[in-house]
Amino acid sequence: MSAREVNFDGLIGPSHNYGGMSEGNLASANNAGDVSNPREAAVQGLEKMRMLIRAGLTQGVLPPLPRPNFDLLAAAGFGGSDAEIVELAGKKAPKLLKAAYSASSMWAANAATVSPSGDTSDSRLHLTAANLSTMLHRSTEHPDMTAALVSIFADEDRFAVHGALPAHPDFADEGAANHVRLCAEHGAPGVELFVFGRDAGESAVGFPARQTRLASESIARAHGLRDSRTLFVRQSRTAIEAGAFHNDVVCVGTLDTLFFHEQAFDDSEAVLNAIREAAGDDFELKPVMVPQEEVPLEDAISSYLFNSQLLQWPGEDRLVLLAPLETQETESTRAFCEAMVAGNGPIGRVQYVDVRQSMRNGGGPACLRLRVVMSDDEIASVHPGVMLDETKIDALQGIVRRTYRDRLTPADLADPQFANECQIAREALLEELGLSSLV
Ligand code: SUG
Repeated sequence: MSAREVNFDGLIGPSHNYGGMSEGNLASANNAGDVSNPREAAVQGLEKMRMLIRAGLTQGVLPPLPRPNFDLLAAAGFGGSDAEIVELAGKKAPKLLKAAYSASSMWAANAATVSPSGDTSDSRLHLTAANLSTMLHRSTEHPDMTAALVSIFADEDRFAVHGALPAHPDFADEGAANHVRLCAEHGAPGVELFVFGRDAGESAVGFPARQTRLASESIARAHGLRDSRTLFVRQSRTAIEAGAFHNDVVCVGTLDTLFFHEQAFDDSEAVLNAIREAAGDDFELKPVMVPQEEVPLEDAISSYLFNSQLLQWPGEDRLVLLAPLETQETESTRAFCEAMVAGNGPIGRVQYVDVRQSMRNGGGPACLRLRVVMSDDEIASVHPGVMLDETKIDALQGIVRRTYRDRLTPADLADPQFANECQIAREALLEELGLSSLV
């Protein structure tokens, strides 16, 4: 079967702000309370999508979720008109209001875990919405995200959308950010590598491990993956403690290439051997390990070297790493990238992209997209409104420029007028995407 990778990016919502809400995510903590620029954030995200469309890649988009999340505020006992709820929550529970406004669904890598139809027992493409249960502000994403995924991947003959796992710490799941698929070519059966940070029931120490082995195993079972091609490996505690709150902060893989930091896993050699065994004769793994000596873990995390998109770029023989500008600005990572592309390994070019607004909340290029490997027939079955070309990007940017603020402070969240603006902006975006049924 021939298939290609489609990137569905999260469209950054009008309430993008620096809430400092993610313990263990150093960028989120360091920029807490800063003034954000939602308009610039959304334009940056859309420009990244435009870059990939111009390169000849297939690009989709996921809409922002309803914000503020009135269901969350109502669950906390706030009632009355929308304006009254926002005003009162701003006075009585400002932290909760911040959570209700979070634009964190922009990080689409956390929206779901995806298994392409070539890997599943019923030959359908499976998606499981992530419960994101570790962080309050993210734990409320899945009902609306599931609804969006059901609308977009509606064809039940081809797609199976699973609701999130139970919202208990034993089932903590953060979606594709802890999942890597390796294969000979996208349409061939893959080896699915699930990376967990702790076992169910394991007591918490230090920064939270947001993915459990039980969650990963449950998803693999529900997707009907073959045991011999499915691996569960543990993320190193060292990486989590250094700020790698998801595996995709220290590792990215595509096709036959795994690009990872020496300290991403406890035992890298064992991980590579397990992949080789699962791959059998189908492909020869090309590991690119970045040594601690050349790029200290601290630099890898602050520069987000690994939170890059690793892409088969039309017209290029070797893979392209689409990395954040911060990787170019950090000496060790820039030097590593220069030496890497000068060598004869599988990654032949590094392209830098400006997603600074998202980066300041700990979200690089890879966080912003959900990868979905699809056949042409599957692509043709997706809700067409979310498939992008440059004309649609222009239209979305027009709405963003017209309806988004270019300056948002934490205090602005308590302004009922802002809640109104967010709703107007989202409705206009949904209309453009042909998804007004989600309003
Ligand atoms: O879950 N940041 C997100 C960043 C997610 C990045 N995704 C991947 N690595 N795939 C998180 O920590 C910060 C929000 C705030 O503090 O306002 C936040 O949620």
